[in-house]
Amino acid sequence: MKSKLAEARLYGIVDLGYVSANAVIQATYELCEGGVDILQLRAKKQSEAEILSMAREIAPICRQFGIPFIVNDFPRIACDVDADGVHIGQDDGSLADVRKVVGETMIVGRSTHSLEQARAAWQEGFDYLGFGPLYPTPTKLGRPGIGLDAIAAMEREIGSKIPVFCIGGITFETLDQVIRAGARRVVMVSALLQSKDIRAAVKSVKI
Ligand code: 3NM
Repeated sequence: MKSKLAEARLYGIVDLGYVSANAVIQATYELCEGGVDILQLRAKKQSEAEILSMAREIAPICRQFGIPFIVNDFPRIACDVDADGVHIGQDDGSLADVRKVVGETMIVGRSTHSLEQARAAWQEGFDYLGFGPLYPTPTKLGRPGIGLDAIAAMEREIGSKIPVFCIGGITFETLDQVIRAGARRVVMVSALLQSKDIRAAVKSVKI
């Protein structure tokens, strides 16, 4: 799955802020069928038990499609469902602490919000990074957009070494300018999940 990660361009997230619990499986199928290269489960308000149960259902679907499955925030759940990876934020401790739970082979990703943070996360040894939010976004309230200016330097310095996915406010309107600014990989959340036809929306992303 690390080779799939290396090739991944479009990162999709099943985010419970946009998908109700009873639509999680449908959304997972649609993202996978549309052709996301990697898929994350992100549930900020649900209990650990609920997230575990959703992750258990998503894992075999991603496996069937050959798409790496990443669990947001919960290394233990990632292990329990045999996910391919776990994603953590800036305030979620060190890579070494996560590795104590998930071992050496699981993919571990980190959110970063500046070139300095991206550099630090690469030095620490994370397998991939998120970089953003490029624009302010309702999916992650309370964070200013970092803009597009740092993308080119980030890609040169860090994106050339490990996969870095630009994130935050990337829509069908903004995608072109994000790519023109130098981004090689993106995460799109609300733009895909709020589409009438998620599968078709994913298919239409050209990156
Ligand atoms: N993390 P949308 S921005 C989950 O910058 C997340 O770390 C971000 O959603 C970060 O595509 C973000 O709907 C939200 O803007 C991305």
